[in-house]
Amino acid sequence: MARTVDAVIVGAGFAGLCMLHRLRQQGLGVRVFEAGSGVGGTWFWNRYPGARCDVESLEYSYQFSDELQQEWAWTERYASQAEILRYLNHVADRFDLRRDIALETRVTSAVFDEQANCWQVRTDRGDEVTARFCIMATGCLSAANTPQFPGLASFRGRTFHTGKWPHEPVDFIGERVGVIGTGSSGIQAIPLIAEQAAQLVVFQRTPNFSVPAQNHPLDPAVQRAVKADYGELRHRGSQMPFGFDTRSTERLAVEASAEERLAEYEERWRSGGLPFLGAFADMIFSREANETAAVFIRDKIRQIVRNPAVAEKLMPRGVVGCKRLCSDTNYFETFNRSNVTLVDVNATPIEAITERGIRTSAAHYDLDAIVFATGFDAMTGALSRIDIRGRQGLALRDKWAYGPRTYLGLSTTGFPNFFIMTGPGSPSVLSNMVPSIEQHASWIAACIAHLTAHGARRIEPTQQAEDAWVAHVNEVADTTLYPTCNSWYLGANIPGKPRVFMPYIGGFPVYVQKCNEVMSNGFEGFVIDGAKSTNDAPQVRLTDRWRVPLDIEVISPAAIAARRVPVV
Ligand code: N01
Repeated sequence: MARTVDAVIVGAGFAGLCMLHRLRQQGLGVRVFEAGSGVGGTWFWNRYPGARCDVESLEYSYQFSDELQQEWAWTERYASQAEILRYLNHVADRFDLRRDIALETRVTSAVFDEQANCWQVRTDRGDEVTARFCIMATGCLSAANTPQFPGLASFRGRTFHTGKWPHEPVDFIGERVGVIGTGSSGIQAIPLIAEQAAQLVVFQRTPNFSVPAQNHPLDPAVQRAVKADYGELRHRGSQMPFGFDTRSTERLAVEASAEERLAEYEERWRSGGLPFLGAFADMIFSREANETAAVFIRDKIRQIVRNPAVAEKLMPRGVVGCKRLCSDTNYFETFNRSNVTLVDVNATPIEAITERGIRTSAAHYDLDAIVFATGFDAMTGALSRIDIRGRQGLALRDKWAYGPRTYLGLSTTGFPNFFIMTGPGSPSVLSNMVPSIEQHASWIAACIAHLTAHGARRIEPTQQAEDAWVAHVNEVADTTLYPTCNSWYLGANIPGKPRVFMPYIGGFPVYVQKCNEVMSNGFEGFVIDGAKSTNDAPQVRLTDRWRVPLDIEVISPAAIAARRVPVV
């Protein structure tokens, strides 16, 4: 294996594969390190029953190759984990990516050498690779979080985490199973585990809002119609705040009549999935508006769940969408089954895990298996588990001790030639991840091409540009209801993690426009060092796909207050 390459990429999920392909097209030598024994990232690890995407498969897929998007046939509206993993393996083969990927190899450190202007990357297999560029494609939700319940190690049964599910089939038939956690993963897994297990006990801390996915086999005629003009669907998605077609409107819930609101919510409940959030433009800005959606979902739960006491426990109290809205198949219906028990661990907290099960303040539940659907150390967890050191030995985890700081979510001051794909400060988890990943891959590849063309040695953002971007990310978040609940977007699920709103909520189109402007203005906000020729404005690939008529200024609180921007 080459000891010196142009770029190291950490991770071989959607981001790493796409980045590798882009850089190879530019003739760069690249090494990808991946901890898993296969490619796929999130879709390699999250194999729990019911794991499925909540963005439609026709939109949750790459668009860098028209041949690929034409030849791949999706079978369901929302693809299962298995199907997405097959797709990613197909991509790896089709573009001959595997020869540059080292599997079962975890990067342990990446240290910038200021003399040589390159990164020294080390792995747990003893690799030592030198690279001009270090690109983190480590994923936003890849560092699994298992809370340290007292007595955890004493449990004699089997334990699982949804984010590290075994590769061999897991059979719960005839078993007593406990599931801790009712976020997206728990809500998908619970209905299927309930069908197998003799007894299922669900330990719920915070009831969640969930809407039916209304998943179904994809009609081949619908797929053909999309493929006949795929660009149109991609374009429509790129204009939407979340980067996929949520059918977002500019209408305000507070201005609609009760009948109009009910009709809109009913229609979106019937058609299913996350477009529920696009019903009204003020849903995440105004408590009054949001409460209309909350009341609608609570009424649905009351109608579905037959036992009123159980329905009451399942009733979410917070803001719809503030924790990520869940999209389910038969979740609330599952609580009508006689083999399912719901335990409210707010009322009766988990005191310990014992040899035989879980003890709460009110009872002991005997269990054969425990499933932790307890989420992730999101957005920063995978990065902080690697010893990353920039100029003057600065450790990334120290720099980010009070919360992540980036310029555009792509780069961070003090860490030259270092890029983060869908990092904190970019739309990332508040967008359709695949177009966001592709946009970052294109931007990073264009940036590297520019540096190479000008013989430049390094690039990093100025402190001023980073500070301004961090302030903007916070300013935009603070105009919404998002920072008002204890979500993983804020790091609130990890004890001791600083409470900072991490993703950029200004919307995908605005963000893309900003990135393009930065590039068009000669990498405004970055310092480019050692360029042999003048730092001409680079040739930016501004395709129609990414070009939007919005300007970054329109996202200001004043503009939002004036309701000119339907940001969700
Ligand atoms: O994790 P979560 P997730 N004691 O953090 C509970 C994406 N995703 O894996 O809310 C008791 O959302 C915790 O309770 P609380 C998606 O972006 C997408 O489900 O903190 N309970 C919560 O109920 C998603 O948002 C898809 O009070 C504890 C749960 O565990 C993200 O991944 C599918 C606890 C964790 O929920 C993460 O989802 C799956 C404790 N000590 C995931 N600690 C789709 O595309 C935590 N909990 C559909």
